[in-house]
Amino acid sequence: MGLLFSKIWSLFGTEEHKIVIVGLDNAGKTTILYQFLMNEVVHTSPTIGSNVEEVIWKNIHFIMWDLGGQQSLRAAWSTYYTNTEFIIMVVDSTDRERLSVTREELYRMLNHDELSKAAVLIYANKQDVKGSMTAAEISKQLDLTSIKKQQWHIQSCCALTGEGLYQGLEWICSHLKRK
Ligand SMILES: Nc1nc2c(ncn2[C@@H]2O[C@H](COP(=O)(O)OP(=O)(O)OP(=O)(O)O)[C@@H](O)[C@H]2O)c(=O)[nH]1
Ligand SMILES: [Mg+2]
Repeated sequence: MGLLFSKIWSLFGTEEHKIVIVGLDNAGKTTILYQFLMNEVVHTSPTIGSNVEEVIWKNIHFIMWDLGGQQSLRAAWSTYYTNTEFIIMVVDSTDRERLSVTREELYRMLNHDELSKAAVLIYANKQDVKGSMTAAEISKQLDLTSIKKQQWHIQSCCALTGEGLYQGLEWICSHLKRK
């Protein structure tokens, strides 16, 4: 009965899917969230705590939590993980120096019990900047092929123009249909 009810509920498009957006400070998480919400670039300042917005796309309702990425705030990321279906990890593709820190945070996150069934979308953001790392380079450095427990996908994007953002969301939607 519960399953039937949730299927019928989803036909009306009112089912909500929880997405948590993580990544180091300055990666572009808040910029991405508001691109999804308003299709425009907003002026951001470093997030302390979180922003949460409901984004509706193709009649699918997402609750998107955008978390602050500064080092002192990362320990709190796990308090947002309950019932998370998708993690979006945003990488600043110009930040070669801190890619190893991103990698540590990625694997710490993936090992968290509450995320064992979550799927992970990695955005290689800031592709507009000359000399930025490609998605392939980032994928290699982050050793994404070693991820076995979760489904993952990497998408290059530019949050300022919005390029690539919806392709990432498309992957999330295709993943929802496969469930
Ligand atoms: N060139 C370029 N700049 C970007 C892009 N995306 C975001 N930025 C800039 O990067 C800076 C940081 O963006 P935010 O969205 O505030 O970063 P954040 O990940 O939310 O940072 P925290 O809240 O501190 O964790 C801002 O100046 C953005 O305008 C992009 O695709 N290209
Ligand atoms: Mg932010």
